Amino acid sequence: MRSTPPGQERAETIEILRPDGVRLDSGEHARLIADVDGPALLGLYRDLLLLRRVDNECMALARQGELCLWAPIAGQESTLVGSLRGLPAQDYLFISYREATLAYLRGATPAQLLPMWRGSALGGWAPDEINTTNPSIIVGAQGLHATGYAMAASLQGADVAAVAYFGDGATSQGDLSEALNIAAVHIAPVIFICQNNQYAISVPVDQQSAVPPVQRASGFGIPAVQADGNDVLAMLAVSRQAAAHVHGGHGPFFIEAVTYRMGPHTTNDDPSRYRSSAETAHWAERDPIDRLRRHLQAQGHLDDAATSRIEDEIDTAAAQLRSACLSLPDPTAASLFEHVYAGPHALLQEERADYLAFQQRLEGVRP
Ligand SMILES: Cc1ncc(C[n+]2csc(CCOP(=O)(O)OP(=O)(O)O)c2C)c(N)n1
Repeated sequence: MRSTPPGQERAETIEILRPDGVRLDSGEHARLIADVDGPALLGLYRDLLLLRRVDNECMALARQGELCLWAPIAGQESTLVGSLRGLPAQDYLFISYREATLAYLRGATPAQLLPMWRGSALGGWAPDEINTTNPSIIVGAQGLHATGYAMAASLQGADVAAVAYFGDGATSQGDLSEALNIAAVHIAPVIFICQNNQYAISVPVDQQSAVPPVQRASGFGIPAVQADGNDVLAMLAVSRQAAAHVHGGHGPFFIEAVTYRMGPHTTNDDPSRYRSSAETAHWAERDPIDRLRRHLQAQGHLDDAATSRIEDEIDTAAAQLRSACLSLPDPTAASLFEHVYAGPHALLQEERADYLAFQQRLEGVRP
């Protein structure tokens, strides 16, 4: 086993809500969220519970054979909620499979969230309707998409930032290094959010990079902060900081959110093969939702009425998700050839005709 990578100990991790639920109120980042009062905290808590419930329902649907695959977000909810709520609605999110539920928080319906995972369609929602792309499965590619979008937006004089979400493993991809470099050189309005959930499938982060991801940014000339990704308030604060920087015309900003994937990489993975139960227990004590609940309870913001209102809401959301999933129509064989090119493509048309003829021949011989 490797020792702590050089520099690991030097990274300052921004924390506002301690694991015991105490909220720190001094320092630059705490001041950035001084306006976040009881009702606002309750809103964040509702978002966290909603994400976990939606995620659990998708896991169950996958285990029951109703989805082909799901990439869970359990344990990382506060990274998503804190960052999303710290960004202006016009900012355009470039997400990976891990952040699919961000689209849900931005208004994608269950029927739009699930087709790709059920194998019913190639995508889901219309990106421009919620300023959120469909998920990139190609690890790290969304960094380049975000940078290109940001440069174009900047040339058009639009007040919009592109936000690239990616994992610690993606920092090993050339695409991401290119994106960081081009964004820095062209002072492009991009916020890079690295969800360091400790693993790229089975590869731990200390075998991925000799320094924490946050330290990679300075080599490209990009200001960066490391935040406790399980602290929704820290994530809210650093996202507001990033948004102010980027919208102020100062170029890209990089956030490393230190968090933990509590579940498997996807429903096709068995994490017990590469990590210990002691490790998962250690992180379970740092559950982002428990942390905020402790704070809300200690401050008297969470009474029975609020709890049951949120529970009702998330129960309804889970039921709607399940029923929308089961109602998705099966795709036709011909739809396999759609959306590959913007317009007709001769070779593809030929392959489509061949494939449909083959299907028809099968119809004759199938029992
Ligand atoms: C370019 C590319 N290489 C490899 C893969 C296979 N792959 C899928 S997910 C994954 C791990 C990514 O880890 P990380 O970036 O840390 O994100 P996480 O899944 O932890 O959110 C890999 C290697 C891929 N999808 N794309």
